[in-house]
Amino acid sequence: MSTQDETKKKTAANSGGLSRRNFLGATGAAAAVVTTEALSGRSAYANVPEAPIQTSPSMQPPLFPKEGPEYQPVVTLNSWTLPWRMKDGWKEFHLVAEPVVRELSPGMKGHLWGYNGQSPGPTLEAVEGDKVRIFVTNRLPEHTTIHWHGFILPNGMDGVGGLNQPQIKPGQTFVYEFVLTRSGTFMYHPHADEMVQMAMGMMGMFVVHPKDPSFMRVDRDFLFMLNAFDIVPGTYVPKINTMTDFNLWCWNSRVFPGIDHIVCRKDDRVRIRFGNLTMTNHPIHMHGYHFEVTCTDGGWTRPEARWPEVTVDCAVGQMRAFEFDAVNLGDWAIHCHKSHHTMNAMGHDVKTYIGVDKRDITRKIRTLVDGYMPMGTAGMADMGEMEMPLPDNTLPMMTGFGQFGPIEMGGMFSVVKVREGLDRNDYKDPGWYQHPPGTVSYEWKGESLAEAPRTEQAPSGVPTQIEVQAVKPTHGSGHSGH
Ligand SMILES: [Cu+2]
Repeated sequence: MSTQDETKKKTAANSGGLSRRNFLGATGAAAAVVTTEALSGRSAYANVPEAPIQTSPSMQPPLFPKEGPEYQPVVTLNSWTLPWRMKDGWKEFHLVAEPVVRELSPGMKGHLWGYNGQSPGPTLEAVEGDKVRIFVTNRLPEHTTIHWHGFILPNGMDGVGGLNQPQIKPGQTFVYEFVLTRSGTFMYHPHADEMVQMAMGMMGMFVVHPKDPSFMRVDRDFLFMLNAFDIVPGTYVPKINTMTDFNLWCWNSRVFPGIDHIVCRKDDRVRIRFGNLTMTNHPIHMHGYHFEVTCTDGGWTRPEARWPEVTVDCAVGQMRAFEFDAVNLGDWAIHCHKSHHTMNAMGHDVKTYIGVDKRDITRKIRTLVDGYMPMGTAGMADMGEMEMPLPDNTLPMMTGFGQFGPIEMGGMFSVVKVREGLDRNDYKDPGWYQHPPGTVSYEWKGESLAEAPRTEQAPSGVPTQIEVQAVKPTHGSGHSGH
């Protein structure tokens, strides 16, 4: 029992402290807005721009442009925008493909491949009409390329290894040069040993802002990548051959409760953008609002082509952006509506025990394992509360705590927090929503209610007495709890 208590305490501390820790970075840095000059000025006259790295998995403050057309920069959940420099009329970026260690959520790290210190790579931001020059250095043990997903560009810049260019060998640096003909939401990823390199986490987002700063203007512009890993509990490196049965469903290589909250100032116009480089579709559902999809793979949707929605499906290889006016205060869930995608690794091999009488087998197992507890006979909510002991480097399948108790989620889940009185570009966690009196669902404690009579019956047709023998294993039994 003591290990369970300890684990519960540890996890509670993690989820309690998590949001504060996540947003400390954003808070501190938001006060002093980062400029491109401050970050990349050091090598302003070198032939190749420096390739900054990011060591923190927390959301970094928006990177405001120092020159060129003005725009409202995006913030990328648990990620950052890559600084650039201007040289002879070209906007120059430097990406380094390399092995990285990425924290997927406090308590678990993945040994992945990514760019400039993180997976996914940094967000690239530029403006319609910009000439971009992107240096790509390969520090992986095998060759790679970058495909610029969704862009209209010269065929030789499209990045399909063998088809459009020779692959970039380890140690080489290649240059991509093209003009950004359209604004919108785009992605980048390798087109070389693609299955392996994407399963290892190599991908990133690329936002092109409209040349006219007033076109499709919003006050807050959030961004994340839908991606997935198959990391066996207790290990660190993703399985590279998994096709559909992934066990970590991520936004920007993070899972709940490690995903940054989406903090909005009341009455702000808010955009949420995402792209999907998993192997399945994700119906992204947001509570509390009707929104409209304003941007797809090919650019902005015309107003007459939009309709009010609460869920938008994002297929593999697609990008979507929706917008809403943040008029409804509260803590609103936002998540993928495939319920397996809001669970973490331990959830995927759990057997169904609903309706099974485990009293007899529990008695027998307790003669061997002190304090053994049967789970799952009335559903699995007890797992969200108990926080079972786990192998090293593994996350509970359903976890996280809110102001009313366990949230029982994992994977692709976060919270849209709409508050009054925030400053412009203040993204720090405002804490849980303080509900006005009389606006929270409550237990009925008045006179008992008239109910239709119900017959007592066995919850299922299966026989409740099954003969089981408990046998003591000859050596250590691995992890307990199932
Ligand atoms: Cu999903």
